[in-house]
Amino acid sequence: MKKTVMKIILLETFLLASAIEKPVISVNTFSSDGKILILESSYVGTAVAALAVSYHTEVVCSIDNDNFTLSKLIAHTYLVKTHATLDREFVSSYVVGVACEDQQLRLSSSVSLNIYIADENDNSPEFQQKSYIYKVPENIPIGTYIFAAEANDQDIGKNGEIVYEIIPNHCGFIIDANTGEVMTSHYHDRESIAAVSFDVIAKDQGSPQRKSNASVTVELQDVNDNKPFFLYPFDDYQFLVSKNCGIGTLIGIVIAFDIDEGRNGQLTFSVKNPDLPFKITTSGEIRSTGDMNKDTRGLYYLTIEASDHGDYSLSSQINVKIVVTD
Ligand SMILES: [Ca+2]
Ligand SMILES: [Ca+2]
Ligand SMILES: [Ca+2]
Ligand SMILES: [Ca+2]
Repeated sequence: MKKTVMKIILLETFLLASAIEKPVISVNTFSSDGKILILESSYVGTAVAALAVSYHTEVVCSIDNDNFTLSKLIAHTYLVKTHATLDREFVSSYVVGVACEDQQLRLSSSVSLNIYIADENDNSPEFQQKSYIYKVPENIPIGTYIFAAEANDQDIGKNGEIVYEIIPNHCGFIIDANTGEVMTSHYHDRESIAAVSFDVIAKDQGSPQRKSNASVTVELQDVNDNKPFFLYPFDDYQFLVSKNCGIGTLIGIVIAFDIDEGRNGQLTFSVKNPDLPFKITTSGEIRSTGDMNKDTRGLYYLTIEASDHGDYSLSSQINVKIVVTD
């Protein structure tokens, strides 16, 4: 029983001696919540914390991270300062050890500092592509989804929160400010404008605000939405032909156009009166196929049709009056 009491007394004496002799490091974090927080843009040499070291004799302190340094303020009081440019997007927090050794007693203590890097708005939103090209049929319904513009911002919080815009405003397309989805806001007629160009803008919500843009071209693919039209005289053609003309004589020419593209604008002519002695060529030439001299009518009414080559062919017709003269 006596032995145990002795042991306890010795142990208490030893612990007391150690507590007294070891340096004691007190940390001042400059903040009410005890957290060490420093802006990533802070200049090299910015103080992040102060350390007060209790001592008996001389103490020497060291720090174990090259991005920070210890600077002696007054005897046994140190400032922990930055020793490099910090980048939150590269390293967002550090655990830094500081050790202090009493030079006479060779007893040391250490503390671990958690240093957090606060974000600054030092990155602009970046689009995955600088330009986008899409092809869509003309006249697609308003609200049709075209694509989603996507930008990324390496910052966090408001500094990395992206809002999308489209410029110019009235280009016939709109963008969802939050998702970057681009949709049509008008009908687009290829025959008026074959391609529409605009910019999409990504803005972060930091201060000052940073933004970037990407260019977009939407090419309109043709749809067969125009029927052929006959040129002058717009209503009815009238041609004169001598009754002595031979078979194959050129009676007259009709001209038609179609403003669609490719096959949708290519035309074929036809005579809708197969019983009459006339034909029409691909170039719109009406020629006789019979002997006018044998015919006693003196007057013919033809219906000429122009049809395009679209999958769903569109056509127009015109009346042609042919007067047979002596
Ligand atoms: Ca940003
Ligand atoms: Ca940042
Ligand atoms: Ca068209
Ligand atoms: Ca057409």
